[in-house]
Amino acid sequence: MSTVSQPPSASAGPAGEFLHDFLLAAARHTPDAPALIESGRPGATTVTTYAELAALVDAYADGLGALGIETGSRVVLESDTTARAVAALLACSRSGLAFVPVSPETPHRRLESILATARPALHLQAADGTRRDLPPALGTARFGPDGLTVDRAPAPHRPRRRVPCVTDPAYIVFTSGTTGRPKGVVMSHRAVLAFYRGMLAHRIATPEDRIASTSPLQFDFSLLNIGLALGSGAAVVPVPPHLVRWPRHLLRVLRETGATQVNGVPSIWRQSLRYEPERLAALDRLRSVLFCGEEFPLPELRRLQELLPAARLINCYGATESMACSFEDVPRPLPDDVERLSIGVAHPGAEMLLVDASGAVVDRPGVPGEIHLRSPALFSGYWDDPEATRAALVPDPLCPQSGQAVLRTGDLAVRGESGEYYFCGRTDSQVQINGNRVELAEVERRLTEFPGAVAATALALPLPGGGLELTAFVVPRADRTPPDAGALREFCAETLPPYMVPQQIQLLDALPVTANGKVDRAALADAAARGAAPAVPGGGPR
Ligand code: 8PZ
Repeated sequence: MSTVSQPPSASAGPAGEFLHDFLLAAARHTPDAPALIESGRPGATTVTTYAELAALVDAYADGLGALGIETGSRVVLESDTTARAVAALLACSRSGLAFVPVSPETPHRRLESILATARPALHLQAADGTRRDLPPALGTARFGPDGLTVDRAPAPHRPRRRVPCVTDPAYIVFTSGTTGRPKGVVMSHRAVLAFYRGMLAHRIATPEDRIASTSPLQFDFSLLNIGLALGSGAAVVPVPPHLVRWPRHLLRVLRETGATQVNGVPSIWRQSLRYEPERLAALDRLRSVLFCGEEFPLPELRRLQELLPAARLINCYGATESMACSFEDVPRPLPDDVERLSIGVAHPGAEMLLVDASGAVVDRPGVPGEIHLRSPALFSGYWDDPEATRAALVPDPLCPQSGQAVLRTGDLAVRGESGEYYFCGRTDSQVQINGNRVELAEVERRLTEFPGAVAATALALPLPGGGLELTAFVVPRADRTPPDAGALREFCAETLPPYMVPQQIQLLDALPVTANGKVDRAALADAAARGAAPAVPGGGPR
């Protein structure tokens, strides 16, 4: 007698090795503990327990399952971080689908470019989210309190892959790319879990913690926070992005939710340090602050330490291509003579190496090299971009014979006497604006698409009050009426997220060049700092 074998269910696979079962483990042990604590309006705090989160995941996974989408397909998840969005991403994982987190603020043209690149089966958003005009071939659904509502079922397909694998993509994060197209960083379940395990070994959180997450869902910092909190049996406190910018609102949310840890890029603290130091110092439940994405300006860090003397401050270093890499406590108090913060060493199970311009591994303290990361938490590649993938995932410089790839980060560092590392800049023109990754080449490319522009250079220039500002220098066509800065900014905002739109735009007759004919970025920066026009061949500012 023969039996007809059933296709394995989408949840088949080694238990505990997929994102959803790792993060929902606490639901079995402490079902009544808070998993998410949300505070939108003053005085209105909503708690979602682990059991409630697990029930929502079940409901959403049932809804996704009914759509019959092929294992490994992509789902664009357009949302802020909310309890339902966390349930939706876990339901994608449970259903063998990779989620692509996208912020609701994403300009429509940028979303279209992500859709054209990722070719998802489904666009999923909150029931109360703003509707978009989406391509007719794309399935659309919304998640609400009771489950999914399908507006347009995805196109039928012939399933080829049925068994989820831990090497399958868990998510794809789109970041700024040099070619003018957003670059999709593909992370597998295995890589994310390797990272989470390395991070949890640092004992950054306990089940009692309430971890405020201030980054948009599309920035993988929010995925770190979700992993840190749920992986520790603690609670995530998502701070709505429009409240992060206003110090009183931010501090109110932190106070009302009883946040014990606040995680975000350094710039989230700037306004509170300046305008609300008393309210900030009154956050007596706060035990730790984790920051990442860029260097924390030392005067601001010292002030934060003064106002929160009992809090542990943690410098987290890393890139989306490995989620993050190291966690280093800031010395308390920070000695006066410290000029640079240590980024420590890689998390357990991973290692940083420094490689010089000739490709040799540097191991003497104080000698700069490019950080290469050896880790089980590396991304799989850039979505549909083998060339960029080859440039970032390179043979292990210490053992190229092994076939093992390491991540070439583009970050420069030096090693200290005890083996710890100090970040000291980039090898390319990637910058961080308020912790957001920006490829200057992508901004320049957009500016030169403006019908009246012939050349453009973008720079990140220091602001007097701390932080960096995006400034662009544009050469308009000589035979047309020059555009004004407002029109250029609007043009950029059509396709670029707000943090990539230059705040300052100067029109020049020509860009200054160095002796070898390259744009003289230093001369532009110097002239901007002096408020003067750069010396250019045959002209100056318009
Ligand atoms: C830094 C630092 C630092 C990054 N000091 N420069 C994910 C999850 C949790 C935390 C952080 C992450 C990161 N993926 C955040 C991030 O910024 N990713 S990124 O790909 O957008 O930018 C990475 C780059 O930012 C690095 O290559 C560094 O250049 C810079 N960076 N952390 C100084 N602590």
